[in-house]
Amino acid sequence: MNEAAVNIYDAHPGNADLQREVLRGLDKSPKSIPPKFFYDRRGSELFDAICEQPEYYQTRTEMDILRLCVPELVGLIGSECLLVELGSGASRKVRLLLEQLRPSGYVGVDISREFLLSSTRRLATDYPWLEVHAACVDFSHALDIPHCEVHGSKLAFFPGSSIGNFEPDDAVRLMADVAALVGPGGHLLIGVDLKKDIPTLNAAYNDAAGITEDFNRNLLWRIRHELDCDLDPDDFSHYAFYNPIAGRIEMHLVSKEERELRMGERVFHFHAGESIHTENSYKYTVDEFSTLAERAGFRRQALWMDADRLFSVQLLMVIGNEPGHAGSP
Ligand code: AVI
Repeated sequence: MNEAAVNIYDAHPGNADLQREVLRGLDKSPKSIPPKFFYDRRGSELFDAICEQPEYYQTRTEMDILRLCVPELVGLIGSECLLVELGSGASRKVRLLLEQLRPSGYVGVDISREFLLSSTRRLATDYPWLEVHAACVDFSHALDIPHCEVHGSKLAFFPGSSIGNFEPDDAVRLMADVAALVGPGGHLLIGVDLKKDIPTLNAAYNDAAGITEDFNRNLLWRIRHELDCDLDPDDFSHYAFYNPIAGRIEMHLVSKEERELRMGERVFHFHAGESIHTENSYKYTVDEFSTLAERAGFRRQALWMDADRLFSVQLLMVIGNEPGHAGSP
């Protein structure tokens, strides 16, 4: 395999961040740990396995929508763009775009270094005509990717409804960063999970095979392996439910008993039943998401959904490029 075919930019998001953010999260009340730390190698593999579970409708539904919408998308975007995939992970969905869109370059952006490098190397091997870049970046902090500064028309691709894992204000901030990255005339193709009946949502985060449970608890295994602490992950249970007031799935790890947890010099106290809040996954109506996108500087240009309206794929364009708009040339 030609490993030199991938240009790598590494901002080194790493262990220092894990320790600092875990300590900060355990100091909060209620306790929490940011979901971006799920994705070490094992966590990324478990997430891949979640995507195969019958209850987790998101992945297969989004893939079906993408298969159908790509020809129309190519008509709207044209070829020769730089395709920037956020949270690229295994880069499977982007393959549905590459053949037909024929971008001039591809940039995979992910916090999980090993996973990013192996998936971009596979893309470079499978698509020898494509210029492939890998950017190991924590884009929940800042989206600065050197290669993107020197390129023409850009399409950002953010599939999987990962936008739902951000608090709404943070989602707006991230999309505003994306708008600045793709610039005037640039686009964002984004997967957004939709509000639906509660049993379907609850089942998707409590699969019968227990993969989501392992994924959630793997966060504690990661902390035990990478940080100095006396944590036993089996002392915590997986708890996931849809909160209809907040419009989100919440995932927690609940302490089975009262205990003390030592981490470095610090000791954290847990009551029996006290939780570490590990993830929110917001679900939106089409209108709610349009409002968020507009706050970030985007206007919706196209919307594709499955027949049951479980999931949506939306093409957003940076406001200011429309003919007649005050910001257009
Ligand atoms: C990555 N993200 C969109 C997933 C979600 O559905 O919020 C992560 C996940 N958590 C539990 N299952 C899947």
